[in-house]
This record gives sequence, structure tokens and C-alpha cells, in this order.
Amino acid sequence: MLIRRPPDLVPSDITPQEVYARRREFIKAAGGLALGAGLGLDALPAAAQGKATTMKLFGVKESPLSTGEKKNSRQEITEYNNFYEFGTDKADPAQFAHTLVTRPWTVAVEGAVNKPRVFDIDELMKLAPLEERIYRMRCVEGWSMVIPWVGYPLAELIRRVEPTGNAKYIEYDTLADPRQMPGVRSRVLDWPYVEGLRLDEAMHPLTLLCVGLYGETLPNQCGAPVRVVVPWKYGFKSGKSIVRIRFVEKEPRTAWNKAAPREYGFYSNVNPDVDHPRWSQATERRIGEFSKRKTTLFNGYADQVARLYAGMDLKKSF
Ligand SMILES: Nc1nc2c(c(=O)[nH]1)N[C@H]1C(S)=C(S)[C@@H](COP(=O)(O)O)O[C@H]1N2
Ligand SMILES: [Mo]
Repeated sequence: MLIRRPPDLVPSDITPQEVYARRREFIKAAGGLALGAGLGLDALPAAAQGKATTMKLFGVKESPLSTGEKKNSRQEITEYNNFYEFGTDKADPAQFAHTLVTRPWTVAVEGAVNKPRVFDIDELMKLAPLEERIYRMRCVEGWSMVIPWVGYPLAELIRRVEPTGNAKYIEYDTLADPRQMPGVRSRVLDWPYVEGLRLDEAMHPLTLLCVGLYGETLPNQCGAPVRVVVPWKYGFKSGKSIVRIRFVEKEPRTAWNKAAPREYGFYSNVNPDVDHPRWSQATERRIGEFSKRKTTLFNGYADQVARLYAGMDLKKSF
């Protein structure tokens, strides 16, 4: 899914206001550290100067919906990423995503709902009990990982805004701010990164509004402060750092579908029998392993989700 490498962010691209906002965030994030009043930015700990920090999440429950498969390490999950807003190399997000300002942050929920609302991130984090969900994740490029996400079903949020009869789909947008996201200056995609789901897919108990990883808040490169996670679909449906959720009547045009409609359909269900036009999808490489594994229908979640697609031709609706 790669085209070319965007220029790196230079310090002069960051406005003083952002520096200020980030500094406030770091001070908050630094929490227990004794930060004396009047302490200059230069004197802040390294983690607070530019490298984004994560915080422990409390009261996270285990979920029976987790897989028992061996988890990938935190290092594997945070150093091999797709987040084109920060560059197209797998190592770019870990290197550049610290410039993302994740507080303050809001998510606007709008469109065909009775109760449209703008949620503040702190409100969103507390909307429903947090669960650890260890999911298999499969990228369309042919690799997979097992990732201990933290979040709650997206359905919890959907219920609160009361979709109307016209709400057939949702679309969700990622932030697209070239000042914070160097990759947005290159035209690899038509920004913002938009993804979508049919309403019943969005309401499915496996679909997560995800706010954490390995018991902590999300690292920036993984989609802080809030992302969607849909484990039976290719990874690109799991949009990161979302700022808007819109309820709509028609199937949304998504970023990857617009970029290459023959290669990336709306459904994007993991399916070993439907090849990508340029490569087979029959096998995958689990990050950290040498030999390949067989890819399974709906990424192994067929028992839970196959009924959503009863009667559909998955070769046509790919
Ligand atoms: N905003 C945004 N979301 C995104 C992407 C992206 O480039 N931008 N990449 C997608 C792809 S292709 C994958 S495989 C997953 C990767 O998630 P991870 O890096 O947390 O494993 O994020 C998805 N969400
Ligand atoms: Mo992906």
C-alpha cells in the first residue's frame, strides 16, 4: 500500500501554541513526577519533551471474547505500524507520531441520530467499563499480530446517540492536521483517512472503541487517543485517532476505496478465498514468526460474524 515517502517534520512546523498545548499535556501525563513551578520545558524529563507518554488504565476487566493465542510483544506492536499520516514506512509512526497532540481531543458524533453530541476524550474513556480484548489482527498486506487492546464495544456509544431509521452505515474520520502529521502533506491518500462500517457491523459486540494497549493508554503510533478496532476485517478498517463519527444512509466512500477501488472494497472482510488483485490472501506471516500460517475466513471470527453476511456474495462484496 506504499507509494512514496513524505518529508520529515521540522521543528519550525510546530506552532508555539501546539508546543504550549503539548507541554500542558506532558505535565498532566507526568502526573506523579515532582514538577516544580517555573520548571522550563528543557528541564522536563526526556519522555515529556517530545516523546509521547502512555498512562496506566485502571479497572480494566478481562473479556471472554479474547483469544488465547500468544500475544505479540509491546515492542512489536508499537514499532511496526501502518499510520500513513506519519509516513509510509512501518518504522515511521514510532519515530514521528510523538508530534500528535492527543489532549484536548474531541470526537463529534453526528448525522442520522436523535442525540448528536461532541464527546470529550475524558468523557469517552469513562462512557462504559473498559475491557481488555486480545484480538488477532490481519493486515491486507499479509502480516498479522495478536494485540491486547483496551476499550469497550462501539455499540455502547452508538446506543447513547440513538441512530434514526436513516442510519444504515457509519463513517469515521481520522484527524488530518499537517502541522502534527507530516504524512498528510504528501498525497498518498485523499485525507482525511475515512473508514466505515454497516450499522450492524458497527453494533457487533466484537467491534471496539479502543482507547488502550497493554493496560495503558494508546501510544500515538497506535491511534491515540481513540481508534476503532474491527478484528474480522483487514487492518485498514480499524481507523486511528478518530475525530468524527457520522451516521449516514449510503455506503461511505472510504479512503482506500477511493485510492484503489479494485483493490480495496467496502467490506474488506478477511477472506483467504478472495485474493487481492496483486497477491494471494491465503496465508499470512505472524510478526515474530518465520513460517507462514493459513489465513482463516473472517480472521477466525466466523462463528461470531458470519451471520452478518448471510446470502451475500463475498467475492463481489469484497
Ligand atoms: N488513520 C489511519 N488509520 C489506520 C491506518 C492509517 O494509515 N491511518 N492504517 C491502517 C492499517 S493498513 C492497519 S494494518 C492498521 C494498523 O494498526 P496498528 O499499527 O496499530 O497495528 O491501522 C489502520 N488504521
Ligand atoms: Mo493494513
